[in-house]
Amino acid sequence: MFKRSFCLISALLMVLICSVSVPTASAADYVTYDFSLFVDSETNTATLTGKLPAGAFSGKLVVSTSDKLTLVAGSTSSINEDLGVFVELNESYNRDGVSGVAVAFTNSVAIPEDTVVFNAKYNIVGNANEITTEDFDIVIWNLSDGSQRLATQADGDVVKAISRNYTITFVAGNGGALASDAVISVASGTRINTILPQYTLNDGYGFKSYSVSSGTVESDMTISLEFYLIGDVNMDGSADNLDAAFILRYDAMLITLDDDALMAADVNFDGDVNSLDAAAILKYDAGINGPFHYAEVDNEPCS
Ligand SMILES: [Ca+2]
Ligand SMILES: [Ca+2]
Repeated sequence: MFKRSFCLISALLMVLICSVSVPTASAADYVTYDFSLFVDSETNTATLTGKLPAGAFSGKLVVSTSDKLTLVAGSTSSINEDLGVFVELNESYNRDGVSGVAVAFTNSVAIPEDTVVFNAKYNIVGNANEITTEDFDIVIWNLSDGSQRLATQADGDVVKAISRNYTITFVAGNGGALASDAVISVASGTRINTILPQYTLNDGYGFKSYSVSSGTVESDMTISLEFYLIGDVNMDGSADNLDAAFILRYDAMLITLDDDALMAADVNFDGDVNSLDAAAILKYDAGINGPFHYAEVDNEPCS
């Protein structure tokens, strides 16, 4: 009995499914609305932009957001009026449990592909880095070429993407100072070597390294600048006869020095570490010479 009922229901379902008219235009033939959110952590705002696929004459959409995104009143815009498209915008759409910004547009011919159909600014509540594609959606949408449906939300997902700005903080160590902004905001994907800051050196100091100098920006970052006291081979905070002794022993191949020590030891910046550097440090220690002046060398300081 149960089996017979089941078969009957299945047969009815098949009749129902087959009798539903299939649109001649498949949704797969059309790119759905392409929505991207630019998150700016510097201003804690986000801008949502939606573009049209090819072939659309008219359509409707309702954009809804989570509590993390609050619409900036009056910020919404749609298709440029110069195109002659009739557009209705409603920033306070609220019907059947759906609320957000509604846009309806109609044209007599196809609107050019990639025309911006939706643009709006939102204030971010909380941490900008916690905003994801889950925080915005196009809850009602459809497209038409004027005579038939092209696609609706029943046909598939809206394409959603996020791009961001990240905050980069630069910190100068002992011996130098920043000569450009300590905090900057850059777009995700920016190459780090293009954003490194300007700096000035204190007397007698040289530049050693950035804590990060390659790759791309993919998150908020702190980049430290490290400086060193020229001539301070043993890194005890002064350049004196002890450092000269290290250099002489190194020059006599009695000891080895690591890269940082070799950099500090080459006080005349000729690319070698030898008795000339030791003599210069002894003169400085005796008050005969002033502080060393930093110069970059192309070759690694080594003997
Ligand atoms: Ca020293
Ligand atoms: Ca040298």
